[in-house]
Amino acid sequence: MILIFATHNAHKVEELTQLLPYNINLYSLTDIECFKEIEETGSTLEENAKIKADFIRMKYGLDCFADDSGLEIEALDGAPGVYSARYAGSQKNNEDNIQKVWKELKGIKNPKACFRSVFHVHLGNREYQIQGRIEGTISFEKKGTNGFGYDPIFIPEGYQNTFAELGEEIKNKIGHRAKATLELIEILNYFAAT
Ligand code: ITT
Repeated sequence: MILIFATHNAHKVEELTQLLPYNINLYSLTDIECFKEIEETGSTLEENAKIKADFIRMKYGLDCFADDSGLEIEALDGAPGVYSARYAGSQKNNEDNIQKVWKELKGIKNPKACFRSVFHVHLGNREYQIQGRIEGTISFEKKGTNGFGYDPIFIPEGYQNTFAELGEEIKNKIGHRAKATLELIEILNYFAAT
């Protein structure tokens, strides 16, 4: 089956391509030549995931899903959260975002955080919303070169290394998007069987 992943983020596409079964033909927004920046005007991950998925469903009428994800830091009342991509400004710069996290967390030891991912899914005339999360802590040193975004400063619970050091094999097992994807696969199986 053909499924559109409503994202411009190549890292997310790479993760999902590795996680979904071979019978799902995953197409990104680039693949379908949709270069529009869909405005994320919601105030929650749930709202933004729906905005992105609804846009593609309305415009193309295809089965699709969107992911809105973010880093939620306990000591910052859940920030950067839904604003993770543009925490330090509309330039959406990873380095600036990380610097801002460190500035806001100054003096706090082993700050607790989680990554959360919300998928909004359109299949036929059905709609679903699912999520995945992974708990961890923030590192005050950037470590590792894999992944993207806040991966070099996020240490998942039960590990000593950042996601950027642990690499895709581990992230694809325990990560927030990997967990949401497991649920997506269940929904796809159910949809195919009914
Ligand atoms: P799309 O909206 O096109 O999917 P995006 O990168 O703008 O791509 P989001 O709106 O979901 O994605 O913003 C998520 C931001 O949260 C992202 O830019 C990263 O800074 C951060 N983030 C989300 N998942 C992450 C992950 O697995 N590893 C590191 N940072 C992540």
